[in-house]
Amino acid sequence: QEGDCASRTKPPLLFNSHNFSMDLRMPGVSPSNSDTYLCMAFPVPTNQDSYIVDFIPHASMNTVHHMILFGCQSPSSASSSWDCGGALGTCKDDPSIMYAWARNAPPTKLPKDVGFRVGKGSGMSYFVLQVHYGDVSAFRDHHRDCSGLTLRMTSKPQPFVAGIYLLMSVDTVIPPGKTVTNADVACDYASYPIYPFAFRTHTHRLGKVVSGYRIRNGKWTLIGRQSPQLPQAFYPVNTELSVQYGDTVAARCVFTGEGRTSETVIGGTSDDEMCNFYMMYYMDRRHAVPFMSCMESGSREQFRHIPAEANVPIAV
Ligand code: IYT
Ligand code: CU
Ligand code: CU
Repeated sequence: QEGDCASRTKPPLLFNSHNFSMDLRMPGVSPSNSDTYLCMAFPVPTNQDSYIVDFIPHASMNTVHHMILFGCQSPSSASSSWDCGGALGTCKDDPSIMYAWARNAPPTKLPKDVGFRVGKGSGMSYFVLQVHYGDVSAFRDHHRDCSGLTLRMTSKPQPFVAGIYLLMSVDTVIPPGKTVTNADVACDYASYPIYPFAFRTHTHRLGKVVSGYRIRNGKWTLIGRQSPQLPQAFYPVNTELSVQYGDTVAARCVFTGEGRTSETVIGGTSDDEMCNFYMMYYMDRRHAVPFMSCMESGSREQFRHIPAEANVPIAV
């Protein structure tokens, strides 16, 4: 069983002068309620920068709903593990997401020569692993769980650095009962070229489909489209493409207000909603930017030209 504590090894394991691996595991937890979010922090083990080049998930399939790896400067808690579903959250500063595993989704692989830069110089001194324990009926025997991730790392600078571009809506309001509400987000891109290779969508219960695009010279090219009701992992992009200076990045989330009796707004609880489209990209190491975001609402005029597929719900 993948999340067993017996198979847990002690971090970090050294392979040679450059390559090592780090095991990030829950400390033998036994949650008593369903839908518990537990977090645990791990200091990045070197003073110099290092690069994550591979993620290997270890999760108990019958209890773990999802796992997310964040990087940040200061975790919310110093305890060995804490409840991060509530007000404490993951980090005191802004966390950045680096990996997501979700039950029944294939694992994300980084392309060759691509790594996430971590360590003091990068502003990521800690890893925070978040594990969402879904159905806890398998914990009736009070066994302990050590689900988590193994990171394959190297101190060798990689030619390309991985990063995340997050498009999110901050002002969507979903009227109760209304069958279709779109959340449109778009920003002009004004940096060095990025090469998106994976994408992740996130909404709560009301999201039907989330699509992300590059607009170049008026032409819309799909980066990724997914139902947020499917496992919210990073999926491979639709087509290999670059985003460069002068392009626009855009995303649409389609929501339904059916089943609600009052307005639904953007917020942190399951009664609220979110509209997120994440792109995982790589970029030349010489001018790498590890995190970018877009929170501007797209104009009606601009979104008149969005491909029709963006409005077609994905059956789950
Ligand atoms: C209001 C909202 O949409 N929150 C999202 C996006 C978000 C992620 C991160 C916002 C900030 C962040 O630092 I990382 I500020 C949100 O909370 N998304 C959740 C997780 O936090 C990652 C998700 O599952 O995508
Ligand atoms: Cu989950
Ligand atoms: Cu959310």
